[in-house]
Amino acid sequence: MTPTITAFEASPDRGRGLARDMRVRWALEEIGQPYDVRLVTFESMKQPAHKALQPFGQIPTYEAGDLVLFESGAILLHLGETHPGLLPADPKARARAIAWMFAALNTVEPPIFDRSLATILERDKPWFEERVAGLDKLIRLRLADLSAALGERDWIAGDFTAADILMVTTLRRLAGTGLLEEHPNLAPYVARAEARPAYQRAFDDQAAVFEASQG
Ligand code: GTB
Repeated sequence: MTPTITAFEASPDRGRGLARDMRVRWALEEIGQPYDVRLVTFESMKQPAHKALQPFGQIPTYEAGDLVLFESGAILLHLGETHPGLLPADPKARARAIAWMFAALNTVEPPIFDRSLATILERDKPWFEERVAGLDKLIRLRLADLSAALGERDWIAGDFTAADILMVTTLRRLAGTGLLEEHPNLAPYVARAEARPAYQRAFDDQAAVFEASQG
């Protein structure tokens, strides 16, 4: 059965792969699972039909038969638990990789996402510079600890796992800030992940959607 995911019909990131359907596309490409995409507009995302799938009226969603999932992390966890290639088979190694999935979503992503939101929505506020400086301080703290944890390794939890998909899609939001480059191993970590054929297929597919939306 071919699963269906949802994505923006015209992503506000203009095809840069920053919306969270990118994580799900990338994971599906890693496991070699073909999928369909249903494109949604900002208006249709808030209608009851979409909210029945995603209670907060957001993308992405994942539908496979009678299973409907929302939350990109939960979708990746499900794919990792049901297909080889995204989580280690060994139970303890798997638990450690899942801990890193949560770390990406709960510890690293929040200040990075808040920084992106602030730069989009609060740039004209008198307290904008102070807000970004505060967020940068917290982001630097997180990146320093992440850099130390990654060390010389290629991937955050042993072999490549869903934790790398979540961590790298989070770190990519810092492109252009210079924050990643403050650590010698973080920009190469992102570049290594972006070089994966599965990443590139996912990126190209979401970029093509944005191109098509521009007529
Ligand atoms: N926790 C949920 C998950 O991980 O699935 C969060 C899902 C989410 O935030 N979805 C966003 C959404 O649907 C799109 S990805 N927003 C519409 C809404 O809430 O009304 C977030 C996003 C949006 C825009 C950019 N961008 O322009 O760069 C990047 C990321």
